[in-house]
Formats: sequence, structure tokens, C-alpha cells
Amino acid sequence: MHAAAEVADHTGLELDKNRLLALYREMLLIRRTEEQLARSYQKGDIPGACHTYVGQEAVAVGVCARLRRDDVVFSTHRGHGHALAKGVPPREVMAELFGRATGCSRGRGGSMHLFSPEVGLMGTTGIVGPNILQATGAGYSFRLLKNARVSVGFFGDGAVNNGAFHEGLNLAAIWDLPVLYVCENNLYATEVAFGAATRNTDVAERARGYGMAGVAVDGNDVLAVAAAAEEAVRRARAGDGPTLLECRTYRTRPHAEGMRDGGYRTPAEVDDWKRRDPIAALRARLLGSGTADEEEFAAVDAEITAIVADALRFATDSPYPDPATATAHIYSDG
Ligand SMILES: Cc1ncc(C[n+]2csc(CCOP(=O)(O)OP(=O)(O)O)c2C)c(N)n1
Repeated sequence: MHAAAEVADHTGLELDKNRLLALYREMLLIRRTEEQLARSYQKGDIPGACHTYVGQEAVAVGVCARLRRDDVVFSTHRGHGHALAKGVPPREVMAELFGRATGCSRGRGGSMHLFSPEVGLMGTTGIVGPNILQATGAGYSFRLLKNARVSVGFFGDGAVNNGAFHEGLNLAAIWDLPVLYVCENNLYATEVAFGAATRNTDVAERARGYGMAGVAVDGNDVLAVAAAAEEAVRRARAGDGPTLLECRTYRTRPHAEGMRDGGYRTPAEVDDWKRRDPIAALRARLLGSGTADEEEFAAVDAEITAIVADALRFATDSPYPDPATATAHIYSDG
């Protein structure tokens, strides 16, 4: 009780032990999956680009923990974490990256085209910005249908000077659309520092310009993200309009696997952010408050290791799509 109260005091969230451990588990699932994907990429097993989400796990997990299955997510080129957090099975994510027919996009999309509408993952995309408009459009349809569903657009700091950001947020504000705009501000767009791309690096503050709610949180604190998302989701479902949620975070691996990582940031900066690791932070907090013990964390760690190993086996053993079906799924039947 004491431990839960401590956590609640800090975040305003009432989360019991099981839900706290579930947040840890989800973040670890993303981390271990990404680490495996990085190794597989280095071995040449993954065709195409592979942008990992290592360091940013608290954002996807904190936001998606407050969503329902029928709420929708429009993701980015860095979308494996969003897919897993929204509920795409690890086997299907891994198999898609391997280009196999059992992947969530039947092996036709790869890393930047993960789709699983069954669980509300409406797609990752290689184009920076337009998913903001897609999220806005989904919010508009939910508003018209009056179904109290919520739409989420994740994007990086690299998208906020794109015209789509302005158009999407402005429309959502004037029509009170049920949308969460989640900016994962990891300080760089590829190798360009955010401060070199804008005079105003305070993303959340831009919300005022659109007349909508804007909140900035520590994006490496999953409980802070979840608390902010809870409030934004409540606002959206109540018909009280959209929220711009800026999560300040950092990616600790290169922009994409296979890219070098020097020149635009220092090893000391990367090390500093590694010390602010979101997974280690939650673990330390739950141990410190007596909410969970080492044995319980060891059990979660073992479970995740097994899940990722199973996903890798599944991907490796799965067939490639039949070349004879190359033109299938290109046009909708109706
Ligand atoms: C419209 C468009 N312009 C440029 C690119 C090339 N590009 C790919 S990723 C990227 C940086 C994106 O940075 P950010 O949005 O901050 O996301 P992060 O990679 O930091 O997660 C750019 C410019 C693109 N994919 N789409």
C-alpha cells in the first residue's frame, strides 16, 4: 500500500503492482526486441532500414497503457516500439522485419510499414510528418461517428516544422478532435540538432498558438508519460479537444542501424542519457519503494528473453511471401 501511494503521490496515477510491473515488462519487451533486431541487422538478416527505439521505450509504453484496443495509433519510421506497445505480437513484428509471410504486413512492408489495424496500429511510415494528418483524420471520423475513440499520432522533433504539423493541429483544435499529438523530442532529426532547426525548441509551448492543451513531460519517466496521457485521453474522450504532449527523451543508438554515430553528438552526452535509462529507472523505483523484489524482476526478465527468442525462431523459420503473389494486396477490392 505504502509503495503504491508513493507512486501515486508522484504522478497522480493510481497504479497497482501488477500494472506497474506490466509497464516494466512492456518496456523490456521493446528493448530486448530492438537489441535482437540490431544483432540480426548486423548479420544481414534484415532487409531495408531499421531504426531502433532504444532509450525511448517509456513514451510508447506510457501512452499506449492509457489507450483501449480500439483506439488507433499512427506511427513513424521509428515505430517498432509503438507496434509492440499497441499490442502487435512480437512474432509478427520480428517476422515482418525479416520480410516473412507471417509478418504483420505479410512480409511486404518491413520496418517502416508495420500495419495491424486489428489492434489499432494503423501504420508506421517512412515519410516524416503526414501521419500527423492521418491521426487528425481518424480523430475527425471518430468525432463524426460519436464513438469516443481516440487517435494518437507519434512523431519526432524533426516533424514539428513540417507543414503537416501546423495544418493537423490547427484543424484538430478548431474542431475539438479527440487526438493526442505525441512529440518524441529526442533532440536530433537524423544528425541535425533540434536547436539548429528552430528558434523555439519548446514544442509543448507551441500548443498555445493553436489554442489547445500542451504538456511537456520527462519522456524517460514512464509514470509521468502515463499520467499525462491519462489526462489527454480523458480530455479527448470527453469531447474537450486535442493535446500536444511533448516527451523529452533520447535515442541511445545511431539514427538507423548500420549508420555511424559520431560528429553531431558526444559520447559523454550519450552516456549521460544512458544513465537516465527509463527501464532501469522504473526498476530502481519499484525496488526502492518495496513494490517488487529482485526475484520478481528476474522472472520478468526471463519471460521476456524467452518471448524474444521465440519470436526470432518464428521469424527465421517462416517462409518468404510467394513471388507469385507479388501483385496481391495492391488495390482494395472495394
Ligand atoms: C518528408 C521527409 N523528409 C525527410 C525525410 C528523411 N528523414 C528520415 S528520418 C528523418 C529525421 C526524423 O527525425 P525525427 O522526426 O526527429 O525522428 P527521430 O528519427 O529522431 O525519431 C529524416 C529527415 C523523410 N523520411 N521524410
